Order: sequence, then C-alpha cells, then structure tokens
Amino acid sequence: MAFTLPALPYDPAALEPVIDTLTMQIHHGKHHQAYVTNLNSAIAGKADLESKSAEDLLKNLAAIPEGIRAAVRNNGGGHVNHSLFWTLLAPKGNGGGGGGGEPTGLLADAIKASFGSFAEFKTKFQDAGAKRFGSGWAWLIVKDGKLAITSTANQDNPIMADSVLAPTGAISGKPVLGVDVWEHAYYLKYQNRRPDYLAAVWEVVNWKRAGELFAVAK
Ligand code: MN3
Repeated sequence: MAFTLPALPYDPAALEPVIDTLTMQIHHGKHHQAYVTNLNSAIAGKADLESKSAEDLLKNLAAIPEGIRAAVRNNGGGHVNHSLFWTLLAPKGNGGGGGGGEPTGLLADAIKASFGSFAEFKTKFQDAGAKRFGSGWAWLIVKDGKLAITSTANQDNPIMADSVLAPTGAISGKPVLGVDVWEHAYYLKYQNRRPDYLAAVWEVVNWKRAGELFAVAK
C-alpha cells in the first residue's frame, strides 16, 4: 500500500507566531508531500518493500537494493521525520497536550537526571541544532535506556543503524523529541537566524506527546 500524507493535527495557523502559517502550509503540503511521493515512486512495484512500514525500511537500510537505497533513506526519512514532527508540536498554551511549558512526570525526572535541569537540556539541544551544518534535525533520544541529545544530517532519523549514522556524527536511538533545522522549517520568518527559531520553538513543543514517546522508548 502506498504511503500517504498524514493530515496536520491542527490548523496551519495554529502555531503562530512561533511558526508562521505560510511556512506550515508549504512545509506540510509541499515538502512533506514530496517525500511521500518520492518514497512511493522509489519502491513502486517492489512488493517486499511496499508491505513494510516506513520505519522498518529505515531501520534496515542495508536490506534495500543499492540503486534505491539513497532515495529510501532521504524520502523515507523525510516522511517518518515529518510525520513525527507535526505531532510533537501543538498550539501554545492549549492546556493538556498544548504546546510549551515543561515536561512532566518521568520525562521531567529523566531530563533533570541526564542534563542537570530543564534549562541546561534546552541549551544543549539548541546547541546541537545550531551546530548541525547544512540541513538536518536535532533530537532527544533514548539510547541504552538513557536520554541523549544528537543531531542527524539531511533526513536521517535516529532509528537508522549506528553504522549508517556514525559517518555523519549522529548516534542511533529511539526519538523522544525531534526538531527540523532545515532552512525550509524557519527561513520565511527567521531568515538566517536558526538559533532564534530554536529558542522560540519551545513555546509550541507538545511535551505530552514527547512523554508518551519516552514511556515507550525507555
Ligand atoms: Mn522539513
């Protein structure tokens, strides 16, 4: 079955002013749609690949025929990353499941244990995103039962094998939070100021969703 573009779980204007409406419309409707279209076209007619989830394709890229491996990595990664990203954002201050504020419960405890404080975690995460040269993602992951921060290149996802990620300086693990640092994610509003985007995005992070991912990952 072909992959499809998931609907945004909120209106494209709902993350204003942190992420502007036009960015959300183009990012979801054009960029994410293109990853879906290109992934489908890469695996078209290959029943063994078409029957797998996008996550399973990424977890075992070595099993993908070499001729389409880069296309599956880039577009499968783009599809998985963005499908996750939309759910990790939420309109600001919307009560339970709304964006911003701080994590609670076990995730809050684990962040404090791993990074000292929520403030220190945010600084390290923003640093990871700001220092990823070119296009990529900043991630909070669970690695060997513990939280860690990493950044991936292009549309790589931490569920890819360490052997795939290591040459790009990333480490594998289970994603808890991911933030897109491609220019298309912020350029219309923030232009070249990626650090400003990274500092602002906390206002629309869906910590309830991140907490659910943490509960499953650890
Ligand atoms: Mn993107």
